[in-house]
Amino acid sequence: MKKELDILLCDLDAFYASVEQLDHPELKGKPVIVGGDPAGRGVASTCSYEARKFGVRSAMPMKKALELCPQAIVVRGNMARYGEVAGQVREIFGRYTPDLEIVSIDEAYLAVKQGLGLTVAENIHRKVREELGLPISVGVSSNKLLAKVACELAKPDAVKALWMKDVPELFWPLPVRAIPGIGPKAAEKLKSLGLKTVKDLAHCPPATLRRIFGNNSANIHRFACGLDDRELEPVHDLKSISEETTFPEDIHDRQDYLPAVIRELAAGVGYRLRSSGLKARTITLKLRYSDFKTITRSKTLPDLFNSDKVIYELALDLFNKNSGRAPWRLVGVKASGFEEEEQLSLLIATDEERKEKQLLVVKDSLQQKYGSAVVVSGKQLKDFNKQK
Ligand code: TTP
Ligand code: MG
Repeated sequence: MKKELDILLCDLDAFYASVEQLDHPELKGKPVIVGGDPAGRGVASTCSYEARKFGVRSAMPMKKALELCPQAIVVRGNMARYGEVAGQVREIFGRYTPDLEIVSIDEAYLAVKQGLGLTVAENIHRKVREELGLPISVGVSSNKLLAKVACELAKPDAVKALWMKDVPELFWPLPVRAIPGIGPKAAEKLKSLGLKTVKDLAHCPPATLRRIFGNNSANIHRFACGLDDRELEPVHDLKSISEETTFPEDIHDRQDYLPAVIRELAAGVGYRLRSSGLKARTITLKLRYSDFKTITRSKTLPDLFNSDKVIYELALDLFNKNSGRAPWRLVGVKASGFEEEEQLSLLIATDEERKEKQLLVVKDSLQQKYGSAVVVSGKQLKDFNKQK
């Protein structure tokens, strides 16, 4: 029988930019863009909320970002520092549950005993602020979909719960894009049929949804009703790690912009591999063209790797050989063919043992940082979670 759990989605606000504002207090309250070459050829990785007011967004060419917000302060990223901070944030998550799925460098789902979700969320929000000085938003619900939506509603710097009973009031008024799998193109098509909100989809006849989404229509309808039975995917179940970006506008620039984006994506994949204790053998590049045609191309090496440089070079090579005709609307980089690094090996017989081992990994890092008292309370918390 499936356990009843509360699900949290924790996502740091304007992550790289917030770390820059933390490390350089003179940037606090200012529009900050973290990104590539300020001369205008790079890409914005992210920007502070002060810059978002001007319309600046992740994955936007720097040139456009600076047109929108000329007064922005541009900072070149420091991935090593962001990785270090992400590790500290995960240490905090690990105090509350061993059941966690790392989604990206600054985002994770946590599962906790039913009824504890909101309290844990508030604690995490407070601890991340008090101990690390960073803003984080946390969504709480009974499934991943609604936890993610709750987090988007919470942003920035807040906690929000969104339960099934709140779906008509809080979820249904949102645009269809709030549903996973509905991108800008599908949203356009739906709009032309008069379907704009999640509620419109929830009330849409199944035959109409089937015409638009084919085999995926039942899933889309379930999502629109707030239903989602996807389970968390802990590190030991990971089959692949991928990062992808859909561009705000279709991209023609194969010389500078696309390689810059691929470099960013490769760095994200590399970071997640290393922090999960994994090495990969295969890199897959995904490209989507403006007509929505999507291709994937892979390359496998005889040796395992997890460095940003190797991932970038493989992905760029795949791009150069398979780029097809511009423009592109999406690019993605995926690593697979994993083997675990020895020191973090989670390959143990039973689920229970695996959880214990995962907890040990978290405990080790906690002990290094905070001493043994924290570790004892972490163990107690796990026992508490086991009693459910
Ligand atoms: P996000 O969590 O998507 O964005 P964010 O934390 O900057 O802002 P939000 O408050 O909306 O959560 O991504 C986390 C980090 O990943 C982000 O700080 C920078 C990096 N990133 C890129 O490098 N390129 C991208 O296209 C995106 C979306 C993120
Ligand atoms: Mg974030």
